[in-house]
Amino acid sequence: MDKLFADAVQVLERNWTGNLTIPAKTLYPHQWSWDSCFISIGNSHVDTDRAIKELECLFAAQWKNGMIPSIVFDKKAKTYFPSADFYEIERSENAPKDLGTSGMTQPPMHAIACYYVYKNAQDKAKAAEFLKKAYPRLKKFHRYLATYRDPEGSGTITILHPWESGMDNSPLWDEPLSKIDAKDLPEFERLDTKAVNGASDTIPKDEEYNKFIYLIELMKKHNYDERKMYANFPFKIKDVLFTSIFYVANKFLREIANIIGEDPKEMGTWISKTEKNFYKYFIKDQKEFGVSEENLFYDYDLVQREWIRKKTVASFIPIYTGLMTKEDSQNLVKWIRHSHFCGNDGFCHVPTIPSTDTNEPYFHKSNYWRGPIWVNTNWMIWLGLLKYGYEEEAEAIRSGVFELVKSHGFREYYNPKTGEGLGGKDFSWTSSLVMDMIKRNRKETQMDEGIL
Ligand code: 2M8
Repeated sequence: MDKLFADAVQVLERNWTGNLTIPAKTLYPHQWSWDSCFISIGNSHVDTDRAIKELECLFAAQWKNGMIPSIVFDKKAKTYFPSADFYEIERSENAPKDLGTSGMTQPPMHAIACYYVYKNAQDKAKAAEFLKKAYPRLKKFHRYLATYRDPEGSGTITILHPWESGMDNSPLWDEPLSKIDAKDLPEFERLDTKAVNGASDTIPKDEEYNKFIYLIELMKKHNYDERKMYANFPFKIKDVLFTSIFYVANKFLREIANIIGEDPKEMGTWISKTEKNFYKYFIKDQKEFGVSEENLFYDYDLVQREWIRKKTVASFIPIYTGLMTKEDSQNLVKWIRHSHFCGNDGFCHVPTIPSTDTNEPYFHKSNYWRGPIWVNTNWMIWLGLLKYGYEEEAEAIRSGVFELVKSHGFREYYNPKTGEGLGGKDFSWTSSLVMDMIKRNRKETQMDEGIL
């Protein structure tokens, strides 16, 4: 374990620019929002200053309306498309004037990361100072999500682009994207194809990619005005993973407010709303929850007015929220342990959860979010299992992740059938979350994740 930990620290060291940690060389040469949160959680075990610097760098790019953008660009880096110029964020009066960012957001892991930076810090006074500075930023971001991304006031969050989910080309988006006609696209050149040295079966297809770009073009036409976009955007989805993280993050933000002596009331309101509506929005038939795989948590498409019942890892992320009853958690764990998801007697390399049910026609063993195993989603499920006391199941996933990185390196994602490492090499969040899985004290984790 010591060697694994030291190797992971080295990866973060190599990807550190002096201000932030890039996800991986060449493929992702900028700062990504939720990546930096996962990275700070890892760094909180070894270097508080670095973790703080990373998050402050991200917060400096926050938009006036509170949105924390998915990408903060390094204008010198040229190996990633779409570039800062492509986004034309100056169309929005909310965008920062002197920084290049994307015009969309990503799952709000930030309050969770800030809490752990404090919790794992030796110098608590310094960490508390950081929390005081971070708190208004975090609250503004959560308020942005609770208003612009939830005009329904439901406590569930709407995404306007597949990239906002963090799971770019998940089969979840196939139906909604199939209804969109990507016309009048500007000329552009994909650079991810070059970065993966032509391994085109590991990244999204051109057809998907064109739709990603088309939706950015549409955001630009709306000058990134959420109210206008909300009225007629063709991609508008209440997302399970995003909302689950929002709920957990609100609990951590409430705890941060308590630590620094601020009023936690607003977070309480957001938490109650999610508790009230989570099942209503994400389960078709609540009485039958978990009886079959057809009745788990599924995203809701606000345009088609239908649940998206594709079997993916997203359906399991609610275990991370703790808002389920013990009985419902049992029903969910039954599917988490199912062989289709690499559980008992599965035909997978190790018992970790792949991004898609391995028995579905849309499963692909090596293509990005269409099948491979990702460490961040496994980390959330690991914590969720611990929260509900499924220690054996949690440990199986933790050991599975260790086995993957030991045998195949700190890769971006892994083939569930063979364990082969895929995508970026020396991937930062894989390394930082492995560090966290090594360092965390199980009992304390159950307290932090369970009581908050
Ligand atoms: C992937 O997303 C970016 C777009 O934001 C891309 O495909 O270029 C996703 O895996 C996302 O979750 C991640 O944050 C990002 C950087 O690691 O890469």
